[in-house]
Amino acid sequence: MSERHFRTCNLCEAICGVEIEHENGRVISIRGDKDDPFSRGHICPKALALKEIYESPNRLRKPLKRIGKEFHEIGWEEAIGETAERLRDVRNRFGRDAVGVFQGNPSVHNFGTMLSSGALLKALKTKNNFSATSVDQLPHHFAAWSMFGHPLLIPIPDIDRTGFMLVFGANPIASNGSLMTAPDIVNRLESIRKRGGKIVLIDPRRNESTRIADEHHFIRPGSDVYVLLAIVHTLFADNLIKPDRLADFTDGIETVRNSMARFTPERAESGSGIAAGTIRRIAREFAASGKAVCYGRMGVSVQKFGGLCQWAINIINILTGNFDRAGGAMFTRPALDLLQTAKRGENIFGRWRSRVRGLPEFMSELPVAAMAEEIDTEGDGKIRALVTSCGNPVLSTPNGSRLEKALAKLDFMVSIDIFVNETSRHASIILPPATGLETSHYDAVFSLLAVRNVAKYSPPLFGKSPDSRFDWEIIQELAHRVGGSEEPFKAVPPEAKLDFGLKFGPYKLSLDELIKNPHGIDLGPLEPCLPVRLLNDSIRIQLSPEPMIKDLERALNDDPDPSELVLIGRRNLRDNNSWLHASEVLMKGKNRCTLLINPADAERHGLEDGRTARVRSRTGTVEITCEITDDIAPGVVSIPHGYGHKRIGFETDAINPGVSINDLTDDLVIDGLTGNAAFSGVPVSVSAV
Ligand SMILES: Nc1nc2c(c(=O)[nH]1)N[C@H]1C(S)=C(S)[C@@H](COP(=O)(O)OP(=O)(O)OC[C@H]3O[C@@H](n4cnc5c(=O)[nH]c(N)nc54)[C@H](O)[C@@H]3O)O[C@H]1N2
Ligand SMILES: Nc1nc2c(c(=O)[nH]1)N[C@H]1C(S)=C(S)[C@@H](COP(=O)(O)OP(=O)(O)OC[C@H]3O[C@@H](n4cnc5c(=O)[nH]c(N)nc54)[C@H](O)[C@@H]3O)O[C@H]1N2
Ligand code: SF4
Ligand SMILES: [Mo]
Repeated sequence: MSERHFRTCNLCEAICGVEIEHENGRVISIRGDKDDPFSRGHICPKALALKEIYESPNRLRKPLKRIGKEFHEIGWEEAIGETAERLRDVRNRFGRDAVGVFQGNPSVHNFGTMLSSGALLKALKTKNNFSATSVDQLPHHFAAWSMFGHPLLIPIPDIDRTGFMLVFGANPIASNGSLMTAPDIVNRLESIRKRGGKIVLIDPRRNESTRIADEHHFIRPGSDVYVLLAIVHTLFADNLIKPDRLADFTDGIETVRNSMARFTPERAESGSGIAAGTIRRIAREFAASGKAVCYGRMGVSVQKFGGLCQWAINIINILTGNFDRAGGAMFTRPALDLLQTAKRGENIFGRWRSRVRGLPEFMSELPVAAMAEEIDTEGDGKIRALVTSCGNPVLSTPNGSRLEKALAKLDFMVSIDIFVNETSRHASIILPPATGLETSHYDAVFSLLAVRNVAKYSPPLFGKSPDSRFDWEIIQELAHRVGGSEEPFKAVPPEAKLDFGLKFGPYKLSLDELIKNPHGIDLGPLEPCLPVRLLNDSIRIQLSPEPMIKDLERALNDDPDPSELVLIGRRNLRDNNSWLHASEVLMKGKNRCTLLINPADAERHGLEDGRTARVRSRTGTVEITCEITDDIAPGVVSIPHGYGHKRIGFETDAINPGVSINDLTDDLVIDGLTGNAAFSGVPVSVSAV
């Protein structure tokens, strides 16, 4: 007899409920859980990969040690013991900063890792701490911290009640939503229009989400800052400032007004290609809507002015009163509230700088664009040993080929990963955790970023093999051993922290209560919570933080060159960053790793649809099949990220290896304010092969 198991899919931010039919330790089917109050039965094709990850013969189940070019299986005691010893040895000889750390994306989708990795960082005490944050949402954190007092106070678009959604650089139909956990997003967005509302997209590509939008406008990559600030300019010029009750606790409105003088719609038009009249009209419609929200995601985060863009987006929402009210941008109140113990008014910016380029730390992390140079530049304080967890920075960080060469020179590297990938293949030791259906799940991170307050706990479906360990067991034991504790080691399951956090959280829930509700608990829509939820000393919104005002000069002095051909990325519904490219179900269909190019550009450069193009940038060259389409703006080409599984001397079992966009992106071009990678708008040249 088959049985049913309900859990949360943890592959992306949408946290969909799944119903898994299984028998004798095998998955029979995976469907959407209709009784999950949040996802209402919705899933995407990627959910099927949960079965493949569980069954994959290539998933690592025993630690590996590299001897020469070959990996050999070893026991856990030897693997963890040797790792701790080597890390301690490097630290004793070269100091704490000689050990670097990189944590990748799945670490935030894995609550055991989430709640344990702090212990390892504490034991290592290195300044060379990196993560996927600085190739992703760092500007959101920076704006949140400087305006509201905490990097996790990220405003979430209240899409279920909004009447006007202005979207910059996001493709929720492909990505299922980001920093806006909203399962069943297609229906949620379509409902905006069904209610008589409107969606406007600003994107260099007429992407999949254009299908559900009323308007789409092409924009020159990297020029969003001018358009966003021109909207703010128009709000002032046209007397559309209506912060309502927010005015009682907002500082800096006049400073913003004075700083906007030079950011006119006319100036924005010349850099962005969007007509000044269109910018004014959008600003006026936004202000008139009464229930509007401006939202910008990857496209406006990973560019040279990512920090200013996220700041400007918050300003637009605040000055029109669309902030902390239904239908605008709002804060969540999750059952496990990571902000409950947050320190008020903490300075988390620039307390130290990177050794080579002098880039400032933020949230105790350095920009990952500096990781390769910290390994390959000689001198005191250079990284000699590296810990990676849940990541593949060779494919996911700018100038991955430089990092790849640097990794080969490390004295020691350990990767906590379930596969040998383009990064972990350089490890001296790979520690593979039990994962996926073998783990329990509570979404500590994405319930903080969700469009409703929800809580759900999923127990493991299958027991892990006795000879395997969870991420949190590995991480905690490494922390214990590296820290040199004399006490006997005992791992603490994340459930202990969860139960405690739930009981002392805003809804006084408990783990038992969640176990009784396997489909999850809906705790209601987002609610106004300002000013009390602010975490700065002033308990007031800071509209004009000094770093932003200063950074405006950089924007004024940087004029985009419209004659350059520039590169952007993209995501596909069936891709999942750099992994799952060996999945039979997800890799069906035509080649998705292509160069999108506009017909006019293709003709100018002698490129033909389906033929190979050579794409060059300062950092590298790739050869890739052309896909000619007028869905991409003239002067722009696009390559998806996460591919490039064929490296010199190494190939994975990816069904389509593709090429890596990050062999073209530049580690030296970053957002000068936040240090985030600037993937959007890399100058390239193309030619036929
Ligand atoms: N040019 C360009 N580059 C980009 C992006 C872009 O848009 N353009 N996007 C960026 C963004 S937003 C992100 S988030 C990053 C993602 O890039 P990374 O953070 O490097 O992460 P992934 O590519 O998702 O690689 C995840 C690895 O974690 C492993 N893994 C999966 N589950 C587990 C688990 O439970 N435990 C452990 N220990 N390991 C696990 C997988 O096997 C895989 O090797 O890429 C960034 N890079
Ligand atoms: N299927 C699938 N879903 C995913 C992922 C995945 O790999 N696959 N990854 C997950 C992760 S880690 C993340 S962070 C989220 C990201 O979620 P999203 O941000 O929604 O996803 P992207 O597809 O990266 O959307 C970025 C959009 O920005 C546009 N863009 C590029 N440059 C610019 C620019 O300069 N200006 C403007 N205005 N637009 C620009 C691109 O054309 C693209 O349409 O998706 C998550 N969901
Ligand atoms: S949308 Fe995301 S969470 Fe939902 S099924 Fe797909 S991958 Fe899983
Ligand atoms: Mo991401």
